[in-house]
Amino acid sequence: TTKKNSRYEIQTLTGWLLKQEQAGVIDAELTIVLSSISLACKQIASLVQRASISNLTGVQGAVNVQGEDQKKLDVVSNEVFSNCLKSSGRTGIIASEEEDVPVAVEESYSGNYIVVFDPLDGSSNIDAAVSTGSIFGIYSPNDECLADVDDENATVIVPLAPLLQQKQERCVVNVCQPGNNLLAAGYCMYSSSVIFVLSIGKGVFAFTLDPMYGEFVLTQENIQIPKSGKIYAFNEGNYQLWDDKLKKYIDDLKDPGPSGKPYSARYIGSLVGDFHRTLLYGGIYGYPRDKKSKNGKLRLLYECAPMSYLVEQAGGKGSDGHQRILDIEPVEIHQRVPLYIGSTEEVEKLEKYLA
Ligand code: P6P
Repeated sequence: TTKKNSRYEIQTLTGWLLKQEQAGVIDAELTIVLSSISLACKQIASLVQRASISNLTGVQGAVNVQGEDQKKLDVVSNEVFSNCLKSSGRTGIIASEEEDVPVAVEESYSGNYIVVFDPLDGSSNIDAAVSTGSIFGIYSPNDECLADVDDENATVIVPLAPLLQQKQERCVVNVCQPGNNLLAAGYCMYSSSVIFVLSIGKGVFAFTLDPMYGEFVLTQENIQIPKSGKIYAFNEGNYQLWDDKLKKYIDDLKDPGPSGKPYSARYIGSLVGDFHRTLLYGGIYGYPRDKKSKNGKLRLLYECAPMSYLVEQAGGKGSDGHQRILDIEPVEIHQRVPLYIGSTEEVEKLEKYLA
């Protein structure tokens, strides 16, 4: 719950970040990276909200007013995110759902943070104006500059910031870090309102975009997810593809039981929207493995880990059905894992069925 601000005590995201920096919770470099991410999200919010309109301008032969090919919104969103991070000068590496491999940011000259992101998750919902979102996570560059960069264990070999290059060294930077290493994570949901949700390791905070002056203003502090909640968000179209233990779990949710009230099913088909509702109302979101997708559909690095970081900061749980998502060491940038996330009691209940 948020203590009521008086009319003039509005706190913007920028002001909040500066306070955290002054308090020593984050350094100036990370403050700049987070501020550049919030700028990218504002730009994407505008693109998403005008998607059908801009499509109209581009409808003649799919060419926009500058004569460029009309680009799909998620590609444009990726460019917006990448450009904002590059111009921050504090990002060393970016790993995006839209890029096959991580990209070394040449413009970086200090900070060298690693930023992983899904610039526009759920973009297939855009045409129907259903909620979508951007998801991000920030790691420190645990770069071990190795003499021999052909080390067979190297996950990513990139020339780090020019600063390091001056030493004529090429560094191994391990983008594939477990969620336990996250310094910060968050998402921006593009829905009936645009809400930026963030944690820098000391609780979860929500900022709502005030279109009157284009700033994110603090609307919820220290969000705590309800310990339980009778809402489940699974795509039951896949029910026949799930294993029997999971089917039993889902069947039992529908049993009215002594209360006479079964669980409610809510499924937007957009992770950010389904997660945000779960964070505020409680319950569980699940994307299981199934016969057609052996590891489920969602990506560990820039979907499951950032969301699990947030839910744990809010007192909830993020699991692959057997272990904490944050404990999983990624071996591949676009690795998929099953995801069960939400109220602690609900996730633990599911884990018992899958044991
Ligand atoms: P399905 C969107 O494509 C997404 O990555 C998530 O945002 C969403 O929760 C999930 O996939 C929906 O997948 O298979 O249920 O349509």
